[in-house]
Amino acid sequence: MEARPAVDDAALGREALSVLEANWTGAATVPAPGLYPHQWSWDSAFIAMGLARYRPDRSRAELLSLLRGQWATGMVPHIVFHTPEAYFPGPSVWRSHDHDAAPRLLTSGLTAPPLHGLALWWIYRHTGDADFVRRAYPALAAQDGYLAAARDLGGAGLAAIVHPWESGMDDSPVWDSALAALPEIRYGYRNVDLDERHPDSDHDRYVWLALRYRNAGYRAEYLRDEHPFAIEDPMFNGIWLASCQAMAELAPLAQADPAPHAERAERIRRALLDRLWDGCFYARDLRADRLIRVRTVGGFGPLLDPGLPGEHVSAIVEILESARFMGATGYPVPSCEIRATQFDRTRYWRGPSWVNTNWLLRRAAAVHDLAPLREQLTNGTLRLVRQAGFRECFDPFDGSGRGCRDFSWSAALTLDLLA
Ligand code: 9WN
Repeated sequence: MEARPAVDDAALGREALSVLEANWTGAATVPAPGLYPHQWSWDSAFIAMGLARYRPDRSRAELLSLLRGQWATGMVPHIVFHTPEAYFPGPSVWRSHDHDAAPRLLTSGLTAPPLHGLALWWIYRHTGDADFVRRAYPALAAQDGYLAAARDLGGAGLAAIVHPWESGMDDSPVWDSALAALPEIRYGYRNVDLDERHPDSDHDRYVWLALRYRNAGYRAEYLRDEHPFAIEDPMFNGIWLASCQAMAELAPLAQADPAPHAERAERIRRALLDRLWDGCFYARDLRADRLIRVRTVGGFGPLLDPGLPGEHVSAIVEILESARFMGATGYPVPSCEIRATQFDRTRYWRGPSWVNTNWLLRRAAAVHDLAPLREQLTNGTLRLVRQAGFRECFDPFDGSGRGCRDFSWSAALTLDLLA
């Protein structure tokens, strides 16, 4: 385990700001230099929230820059390519320019967890900038409209993800069974970028799924009738619900009606409880028509909802604090239940702890007035970055850093944890 010299809060905050400065390209903040050289959707929302108190100008610029990549359908893409830097899968895979709905900037054709309504609310809360709300609100209302119109593949009010990349938790064991049900694909090449990032993952199937959707013209009808991967994920939908609630609060500032946002949030809550709850929240595979009974950090997403009934809050918090998650490791919060056969402390979303999910759970603890849990998440996460730096993720047992260094959301959310 790497030893870092002890840093006090002020020095840690300065380090975080300098990482974010170095990762700013002039147009957007890249998640990490080299490995992720473009703008990623939910990364940008986390970065904007982390910067809201310290650099409100940059925080607003980050969100607006991402929204420049929004499609006319309302879809906010998971990657926006501001520069020609090499990355796989890059623009030649997505071919966004073949589509009238795509913006002038090159983008991917998939989306990502819709955290941006919450980010706008967060920026408003820390800056009081109502003009900015008026400016960004229509784009975020359109994003909600896209999810409701094109992604409610189960017909009950939840948005389905159509690719593991859309979850933000690409190699989570939750997707294993749905990927295994796809035909065996052998493109006969190895992609160096992907192999380096996730050496053991099923990249041929990832690429195959993306190409199928692209070749179908990114059409909503194709997703509904033919696409073989469609999953209702509790984290994606818990985040969406939180953003809908945020939009309901912001709507009056934009002279808009809050009711549709509030109604959508209620519908998501009902559907989460009806369709994904069985003692805890699981993802639902719409193609296999069954719950995917693997417990991961994604199952805690609906805790972001202040309206989640008390009995469900207690049941989830009990699991979170148990030896399955926080109770057995020295650090918050492993990305997969440590007793699961798929748990692997070394592999991205199959075990390591991440600053962004810790931060989301800390937010959830705050909305439910769970002060000791909030404090534990704050202190445990700060301990990780103090010891190992702004790494992409961390070993949940000994806190050592994994993945890349100088990772933007680890730096940005640290700023918020320090506040
Ligand atoms: C694929 C950028 C992104 C994050 C995701 C994280 C990882 C990419 C990858 O990096 O995904 O989009 O190469 O694995 O899983 O959450 O947005 O930081």
